[in-house]
Amino acid sequence: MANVQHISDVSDEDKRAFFEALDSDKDGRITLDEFKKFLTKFLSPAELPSDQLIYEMFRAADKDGSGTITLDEVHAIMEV
Ligand SMILES: [Ca+2]
Repeated sequence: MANVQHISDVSDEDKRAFFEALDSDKDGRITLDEFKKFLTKFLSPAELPSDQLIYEMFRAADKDGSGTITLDEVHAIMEV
């Protein structure tokens, strides 16, 4: 237990910064395209998950099934 890094220790500020890093067109929502671009930018091609897996990760984050990820949904992911 002592070694577990609780992800809920991430500050609201950090969550917002993370959200803004993903929301490349700054419209307040993350689309699948933005999510994919973000992963492509930060991961090497060898580390990059398949399109199918990226889609599944996106769908898992998109709790209300709206097709976009909101800041609230980012909060929800990080509190799991
Ligand atoms: Ca966006």
